[in-house]
Amino acid sequence: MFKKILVANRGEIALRIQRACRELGIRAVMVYSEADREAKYVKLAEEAVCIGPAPSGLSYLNMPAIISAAEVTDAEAIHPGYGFLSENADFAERVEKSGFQFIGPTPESIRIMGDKVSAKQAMLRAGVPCVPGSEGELPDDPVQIRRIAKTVGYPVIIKAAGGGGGRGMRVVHTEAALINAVQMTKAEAGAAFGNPAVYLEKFLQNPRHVEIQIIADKHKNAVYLGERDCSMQRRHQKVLEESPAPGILRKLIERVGERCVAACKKIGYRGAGTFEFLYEDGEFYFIEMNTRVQVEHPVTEMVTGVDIVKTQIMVAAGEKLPFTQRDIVVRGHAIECRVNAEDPFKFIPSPGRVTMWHAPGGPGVRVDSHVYTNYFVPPNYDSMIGKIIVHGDTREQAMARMRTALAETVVEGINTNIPLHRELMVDAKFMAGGTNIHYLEHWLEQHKR
Ligand code: MV4
Repeated sequence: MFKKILVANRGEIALRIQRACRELGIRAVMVYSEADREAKYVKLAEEAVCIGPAPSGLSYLNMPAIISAAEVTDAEAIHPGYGFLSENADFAERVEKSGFQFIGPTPESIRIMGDKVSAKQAMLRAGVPCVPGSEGELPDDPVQIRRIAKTVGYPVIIKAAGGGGGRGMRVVHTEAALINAVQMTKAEAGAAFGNPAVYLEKFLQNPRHVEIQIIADKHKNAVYLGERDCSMQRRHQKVLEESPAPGILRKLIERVGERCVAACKKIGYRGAGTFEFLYEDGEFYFIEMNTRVQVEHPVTEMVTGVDIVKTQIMVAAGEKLPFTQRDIVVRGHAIECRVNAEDPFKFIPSPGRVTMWHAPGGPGVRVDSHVYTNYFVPPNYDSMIGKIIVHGDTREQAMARMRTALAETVVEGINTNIPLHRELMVDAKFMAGGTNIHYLEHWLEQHKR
């Protein structure tokens, strides 16, 4: 096992990784920008290194600064967390070329999944169900493009190979609009991602976003850890997540989960990963794979009892997975509410000094946050300042525990989206379960203030 790991991230996930290291008896080296000097995990750190000024381009995205920090502190491995450099294949490669273990998949796996065309091709070949569409990149010939779209059937969606997470997409409803939409998407993709390649898919009108968590070791073992429903989102930003996904047959999850595991083994995947699917009319359709630990990993941890971050570290060190598929049992129900420093209904960021922070507690309640009373939320980064996660025997009990947890939570000095969560937890449609990816945006439209 590693003796020392460098944590190349900030905020709640930096604290989460630090806690996993402590539990494993590993020293965690924290890196921080000038804006994060006062962060809790920096104060708690056995070792911490300032890697640059507040803007992330000069600190958390600064590869030479991070690798130098690993060198001067004698760390053996680097955990990238989520966001920042976590899915940057060049970073993973530079980390390994400098003699450190990257806690994540190989640079090759990251590269395949970063290109959405090659990701989909790999998944198709591995037997993972995908959205019907072009087999690979769209050709240049308008005649061929029209033929593909006609075969798939309108509406279709044009997506950039270099996009993902909602960037570089365009929906097309008629043949008349097709070629212009392809050209526009290609031009934007070339400018935004340096890659003009696009592909085409059937546009699913009212899907849910359901993703499957997997974890694999370096010894050809891979296991899926159930699914998460992440449909409650606004502008591609998830607001709350839950596991299991309400109303989906376990047999179906098992079938798709097994396909994901088989795909991992086929491509030699290692580390934690997430297969993103659209779910509509009882069918799963793969869209993308994320090669990092995700914000919403705690709901999976709560229902399976698996510590995903600890397991990431163990498999990166070369250990075998300490469990098999038969050991994984989904028990009860978990919900996570993301706490953002923002206006709850206008979504304007609200950084600044937190004059009072009181976290909830009690049975089945977990809070992942680096915030404390008098903490200053810097304006330079993402507005998420923590997560409230609850577990219950049933979805009803989990919702009841979340209502209690949200009622107990006190944040003063800044605005947060907790009032939005309080309303969603008593919303009849949310409570019934199974709302789709458009639900929150429609709800906000109807609850304007
Ligand atoms: C789609 C889709 C409908 N049909 N693909 C958006 C984010 C990116 N990961 C893929 N996205 C979508 N792809 C087809 N063929 C609808 C979306 C989509 C979406 C997906 C997941 C969660 C929220 C979303 C919000 C709008 C659109």
